[in-house]
Amino acid sequence: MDRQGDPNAVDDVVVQGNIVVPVNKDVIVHLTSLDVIHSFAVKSMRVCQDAIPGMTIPTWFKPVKEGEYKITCAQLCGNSHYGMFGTLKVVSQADYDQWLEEQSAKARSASAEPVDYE
Ligand SMILES: [Cu+2]
Repeated sequence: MDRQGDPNAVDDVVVQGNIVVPVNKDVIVHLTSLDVIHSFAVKSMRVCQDAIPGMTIPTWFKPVKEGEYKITCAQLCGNSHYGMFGTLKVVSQADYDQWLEEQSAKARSASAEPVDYE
């Protein structure tokens, strides 16, 4: 259960740098951009999708082998293009559950009081 009590928000964590996903599970990535067109690419998995300002584009894949895979920007997007990369870590379900619990705990301890939007 997340800090606001919504069971549907348990996996709503913000990660920076590495993306961690469980092996043999479908993964949906919702892509968008704040500035120009970028392209999310995990070339070793044949995954590539543009990220376009003003749009949220879902793309999915199913990692079937544990390991670390390079994420790159496949669109020549500007001066900082060379530095746009990250790592996709594919781990066992048990390792993923542990990672998610750690991320949730970090989010709970770092957050201010929940905001009541009603
Ligand atoms: Cu780029």
